[in-house]
Amino acid sequence: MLIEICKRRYGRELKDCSNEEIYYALLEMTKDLAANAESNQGKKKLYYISAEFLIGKLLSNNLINLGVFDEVKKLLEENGKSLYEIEEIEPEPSLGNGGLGRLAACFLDSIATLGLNGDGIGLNYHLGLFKQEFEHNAQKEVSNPWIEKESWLTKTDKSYEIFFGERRVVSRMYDIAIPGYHNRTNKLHLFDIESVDESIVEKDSITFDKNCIEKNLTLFLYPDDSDNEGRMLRIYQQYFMVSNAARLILDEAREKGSNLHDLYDYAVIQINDTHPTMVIPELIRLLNQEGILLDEAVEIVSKTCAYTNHTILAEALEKWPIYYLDRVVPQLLPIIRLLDKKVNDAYHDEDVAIIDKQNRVHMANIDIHYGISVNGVAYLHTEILKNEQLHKFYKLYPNKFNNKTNGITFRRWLLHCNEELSTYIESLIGSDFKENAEKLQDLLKYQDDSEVLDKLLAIKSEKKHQLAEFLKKTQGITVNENSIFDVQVKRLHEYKRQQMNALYVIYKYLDIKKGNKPSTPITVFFGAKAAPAYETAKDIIHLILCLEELIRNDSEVSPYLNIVMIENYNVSKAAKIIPACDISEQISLASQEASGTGNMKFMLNGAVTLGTMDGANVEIAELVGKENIYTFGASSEEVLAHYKNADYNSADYYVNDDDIKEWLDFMLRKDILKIGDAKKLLNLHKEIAGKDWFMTLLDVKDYIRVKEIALKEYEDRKAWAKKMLINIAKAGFFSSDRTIAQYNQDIWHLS
Ligand code: 26Q
Repeated sequence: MLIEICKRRYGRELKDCSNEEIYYALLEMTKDLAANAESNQGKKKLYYISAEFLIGKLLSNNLINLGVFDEVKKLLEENGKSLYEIEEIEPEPSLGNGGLGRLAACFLDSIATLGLNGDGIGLNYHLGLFKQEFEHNAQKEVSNPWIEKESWLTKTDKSYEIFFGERRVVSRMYDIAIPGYHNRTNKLHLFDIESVDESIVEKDSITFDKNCIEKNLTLFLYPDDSDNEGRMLRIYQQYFMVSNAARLILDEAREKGSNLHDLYDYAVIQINDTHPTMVIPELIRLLNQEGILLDEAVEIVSKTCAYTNHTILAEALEKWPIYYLDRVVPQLLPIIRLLDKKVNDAYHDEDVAIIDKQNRVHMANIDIHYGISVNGVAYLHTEILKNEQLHKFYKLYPNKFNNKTNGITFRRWLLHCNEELSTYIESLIGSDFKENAEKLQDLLKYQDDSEVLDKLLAIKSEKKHQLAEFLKKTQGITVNENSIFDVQVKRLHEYKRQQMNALYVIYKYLDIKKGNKPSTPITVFFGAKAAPAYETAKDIIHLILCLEELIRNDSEVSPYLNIVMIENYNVSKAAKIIPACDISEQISLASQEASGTGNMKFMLNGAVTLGTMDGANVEIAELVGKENIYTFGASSEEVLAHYKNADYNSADYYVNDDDIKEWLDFMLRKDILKIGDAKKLLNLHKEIAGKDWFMTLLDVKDYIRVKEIALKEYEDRKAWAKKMLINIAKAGFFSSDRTIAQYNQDIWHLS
């Protein structure tokens, strides 16, 4: 097929085509194959609405899922071409910030793989999330256009008029096919406006006129996972997304014979965090327009929607001032007030009200009162929601609360990103694990098999070599392939505590200077984007980059310790970094990381976790046992008690502990100030020594102690390889196929 497409498109043989030509031919071929596998049977359908779908590059993944990867790879090889080189040409769509967006992408893969009738609905951001560049040891944001003339997007004939009060835009739906692994193909529907105008973005920046929604509505993904800035545009985007979604859902239900009174028999909507919450009042409004009385419309919608919470960070829980909503979507205000009144009449409790005393609308509260399900994303997180954060709601609706521990798609995070490991596993235990991840446990019988353990180490070395080559080519960085690869890649946030890892580097630098040289060198990798308005996060990136430069130029230390900060960390880079990792850093302040999903990807690829008892780390620890994970730090109970009693004071640690003082003051040493920006470093110093909301100094010493143990234990290669094997073998639980099966069984009930 590929040969014919090349002939037709370029009039040439495959071997005479350029990589770029072959990429577009493969794109066409894969889209055709997926279109043929399409299906939309089943009365009831799931709509997974999300402001983010961090799908990453699609070519290889789609080839794997469509069952033609090996064939295509071989054909290309026979013609002197490399699929790996060809896939480099594909631009990466950056339609997500981090975990929540990537989770949505893994879920789409699993929904299709399990043969479930379910589509994603989101927005077609033309420039996605910003691209990160480093300049003068600081993050610079530039725009990241990813849509080319030919892409995975297929324009459809669906289009709606969307009103914001008197203002009107016309939407257009684009589809991306989502082929399941050897199964049906579902769709990701991305809505766009016809009048979007990329030319309003200033060159080499992400600055644009925020007011002109007719031009800017679908330009950017809002680049923030912590606080609510640029709020008005975000509300426009959210309403645009859910109004289109609501119309599509009603259209499809009607087409299948629904009279709308029975909508819940035709549709179930998963609301991915509160970003799509306005779908609830919007559906009520539309049903009412169709002649259904308001009270009944509320009942119908309340049986259709389910909500997933991804955070306990108070500042990330959306609360929109009524005044904003009134300006952007006045048509929803009467509905929201009605929803608020019903809650007040029933419960007379301000804490569970929808509109608070300051006239802010609590989006999560709408989801909880007017939905069938509330779920957290890891055991610990759900317990904290039930017992602390949403306790009052839990008392009202105990049966709505449930846990769905996150998962990852093994097609991308093992089969594709680590073909060497996947092939080797297959040679040991057969191919069943590809359909049933729990089968990985069959590996356990090899835990003392020397040959197997050696081979695991050899594969790890090969992946480290590949990463080193890649970094040499793309960032001009030389990495010691024989060093321990210690990796922390994730969005930059104080609660994730990249600053604590940086303090470790400072400690180690000073220790090496004292003459304590590690027997195996260490490379500490970071990869992280900071929200452009999040100053402390940007200051932490600055510190890391300054340390990287300082150490690189210090010939006494650099043979033993190095930092590599990876520029523009994204899904494709993750796929190269994760298989090469020895130590997976999951060091959030206990209680703050809802789940984490990187932790699962690392484990699956044979890294050993160094982490706090937070999020899904708790479940990893339980699965692998304490021999095969390094845990440290205060427990979530202790941390929550500190917050409650307001008794954590970082200055106490800074003033009373000479080591901690030395590490923190290192940031202000002359040799660092010569490299860095004094204002940024001073701000960071002040932030940690004087405030430290996420308790870095509470845990830093225990962190260093346990990290040193891990580094020492790495020296016993056989014992380490056994830990790797056990981590891989126990990762099956974290397949998103398991997670999705649970969503379906407990919430969606699709046949
Ligand atoms: C809110 C208001 C205004 C602007 C932006 C936002 C916003 C945007 C993105 C709030 C939150 C996010 C993203 C959150 C996120 O990625 N959470 C992560 O979700 C993962 C999947 O469940 C978990 O594994 C992570 O622990 C959690 O941090």
